[in-house]
Amino acid sequence: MAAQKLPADFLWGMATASYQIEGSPDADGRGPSIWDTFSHLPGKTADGLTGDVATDSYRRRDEDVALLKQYGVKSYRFSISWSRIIPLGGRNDPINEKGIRWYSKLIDELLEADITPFVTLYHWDLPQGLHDRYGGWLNKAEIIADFVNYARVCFDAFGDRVKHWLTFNEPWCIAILGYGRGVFAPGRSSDRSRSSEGDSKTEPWIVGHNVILAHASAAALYRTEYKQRQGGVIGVTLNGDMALPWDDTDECREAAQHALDFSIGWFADPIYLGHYPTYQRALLGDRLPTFTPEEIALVHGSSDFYGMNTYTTNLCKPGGDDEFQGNVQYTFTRPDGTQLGTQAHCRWLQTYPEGFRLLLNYLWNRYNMPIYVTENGFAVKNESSMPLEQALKDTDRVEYFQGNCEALLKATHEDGVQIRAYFPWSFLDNFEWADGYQTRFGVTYVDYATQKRYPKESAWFLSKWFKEHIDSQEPTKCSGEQVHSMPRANGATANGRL
Ligand code: PNW
Repeated sequence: MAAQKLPADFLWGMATASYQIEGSPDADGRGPSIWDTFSHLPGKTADGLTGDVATDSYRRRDEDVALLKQYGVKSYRFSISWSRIIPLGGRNDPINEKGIRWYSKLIDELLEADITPFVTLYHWDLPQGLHDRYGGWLNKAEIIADFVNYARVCFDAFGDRVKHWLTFNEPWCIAILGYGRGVFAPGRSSDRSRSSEGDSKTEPWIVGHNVILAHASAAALYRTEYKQRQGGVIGVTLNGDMALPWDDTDECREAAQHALDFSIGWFADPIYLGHYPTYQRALLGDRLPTFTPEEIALVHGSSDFYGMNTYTTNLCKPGGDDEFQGNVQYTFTRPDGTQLGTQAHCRWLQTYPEGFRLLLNYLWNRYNMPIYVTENGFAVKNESSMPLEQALKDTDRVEYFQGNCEALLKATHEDGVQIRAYFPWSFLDNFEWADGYQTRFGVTYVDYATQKRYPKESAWFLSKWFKEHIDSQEPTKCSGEQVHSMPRANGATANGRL
């Protein structure tokens, strides 16, 4: 075999999300989102900071695109702020042409720079109007109709140029962090020290169910009314970290599978296999909503690919009462007392490239879909308190990406996993939700006092690595769709939809 490379049409790029970078919450008629409201409540974010300014990317669009071009990315993953497009959010509310124009311009600039736009419709910033009007994600019929309407406006406005759509970013986070733990907007929880409203026993499962249906409905709309004409792909992206047994016992092996059932299977099993995981159904009983036959027919097969956001690996033991983790306990400490990998700034993240490779294999074998890695990244410990020169030498982040890029190559060539894209998180340091600005995930350092951008070593590492590891020959095109030369290792038949 020739030197191990990724196919010529492999997409690599960098990722962001609207509320984390844009700022300018009132510009050009934008309406408020639940993250505006939530981040302005006392005590909800570290240091009480908000996304009011963030990386000021609404005003620095041209500069940001120029930097992406300098990095040599082939694609840029960003999200659209729903309340810039429809300030109040609903299907009978006015559409904001100025908001549409801003994203339209961004898309044009990207294409001009030879960068493929990869667009997320929903990265957590629900229009506040819809939360106030009917409870947002809790109201199945209303939210599905409004999301589908919003998706239609976006397909109409951008679909002539956007060929890669993600309906939702990380439904698990939307449901569990927003309606269970109450640490993300809208902050509902049974924990009355956090929230005066909410029921963590039921609401997350209802919200997850409604998000699945909203995703499937928008994908169905795209496929019936747009796909033929516009020729793109649409799918959902799920968060999920590898789960490994803490030790070699059957109990720990089982616990690891249970962890995967609750983090990934909750969404991926209905979407790719047509039912909720058995273990999840058993644990939650009738608190987990059921799909009607018509609904599951809509949901099953509703994603053209597997959208994968992943950061780390957890070692799993049975027990505990954290239902959101499937009553599994996570640790990074091995039985011999050593740590799994290098600790990040966030408690929940350590490096472990072997786990990344194992997860790619797990997803490929279980769901049989080509994989787009839409997020993967690392926050260096205490980067915010370092002098600039030191922060720019982000060795831990470089090692993280180096390990995972090598794992990606091995998964492709040695394991036969079909991987089509890789997006490091994130293009820029940005508003890290409840963690505020102390946690920096960027491959570009942002000095928030001046808004100046400084490439970190990891940005140049990635730029060079992908340049060296993507085949330079032109991709073979077949009626506008990608043809892949990679064999499917497990002999599964290719999915007819792609
Ligand atoms: C993802 N956790 O969120 C998001 O898609 C990004 O917007 C975010 O900035 C990035 O990961 C880094 O955190 C997550 O607590 C947030 O396990 C929290 C968790 C996982 C992912």
